[in-house]
Amino acid sequence: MDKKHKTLGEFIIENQSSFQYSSGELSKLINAIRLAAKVVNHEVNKAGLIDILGAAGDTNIQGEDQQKLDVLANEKFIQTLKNREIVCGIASEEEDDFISINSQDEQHQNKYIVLIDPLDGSSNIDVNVSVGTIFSIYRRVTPVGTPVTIEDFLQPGDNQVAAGYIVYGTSTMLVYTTGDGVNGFTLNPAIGTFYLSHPNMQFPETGKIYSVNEGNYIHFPQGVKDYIKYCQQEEGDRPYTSRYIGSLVSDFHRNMIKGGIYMYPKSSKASEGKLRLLYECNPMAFLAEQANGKASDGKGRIMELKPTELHQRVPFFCGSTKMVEKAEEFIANAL
Ligand code: AHM
Ligand code: MG
Repeated sequence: MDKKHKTLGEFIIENQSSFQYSSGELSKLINAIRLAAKVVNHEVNKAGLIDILGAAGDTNIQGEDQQKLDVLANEKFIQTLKNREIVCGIASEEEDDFISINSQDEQHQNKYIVLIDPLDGSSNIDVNVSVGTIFSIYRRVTPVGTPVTIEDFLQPGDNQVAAGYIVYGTSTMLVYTTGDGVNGFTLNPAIGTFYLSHPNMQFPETGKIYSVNEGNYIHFPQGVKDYIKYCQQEEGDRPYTSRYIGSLVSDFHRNMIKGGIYMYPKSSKASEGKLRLLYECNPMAFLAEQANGKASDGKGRIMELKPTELHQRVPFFCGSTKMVEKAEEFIANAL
């Protein structure tokens, strides 16, 4: 079959043997995420009809309560993963604590855990701007046959076996890595099939786009302020272009294709920034590195950090290698 017309299902089967752990479980897990993505996509696409179909908190015609989309996305992903009995634990940005899953016939026999941000950037939904789902997959570290513990979730990003995102944009795309490059698949909504549209995605080594919430400028550390001024100076290929959607998945996706840097620094208002290490930064960092890019907390690699809590926040600088290195240089020089 023409490579261009390969479906995600075919791609998963073909690449199963090259997965780091090739028992077939990881393939099943990615298939489950593919399925949940289609369900959530369907719901996200209806968001503009909320005034017609009923707003969150209302009761619909069947007497069911309408849910907020981020709550609904959380439920869909958790249910799909639970029903397929392929993971032993899930942690979600929407849940205070992790969920331990015990399959019906076998006690805690599954090896994988999933961390997920079911609908990132959900404040953008009301204004018809792209949102995304971010996921991260690890092997458990505690023995199979016992319930998962917090230790299984607090692993450094370097231990990830797969990570990816779904961007619900002008097209819906699923982009993921299993540690062997990054591939992007576009959904044909008419038939509900993802096709390989962006094989072997790579960040350009450098770029001309910087993405940061400049409204927080006054609160940023001096090194970050200096780097932003550098982006704006007229010299060589500068000034760069400023592009900030306020939806991490979309900003990352654009920068990976065009070349750029995304920044969510710490500030005098938020000492660790805003983004979550486990659900947002680690999966994006894994994708970035697999696509020839870089992800840093301003000082060093995101994926080397040893997490201490489930909902931990961390400053985040991610994108084209040369741009992230330049930002790190300004931060180091200001210390
Ligand atoms: P969320 O998980 O509450 O949706 O927040 C994460 C989002 C990112 O997608 C986005 O890059 C960032 O928050 C925008 O934050 P801000 O509005 O502070 O710039
Ligand atoms: Mg989020």
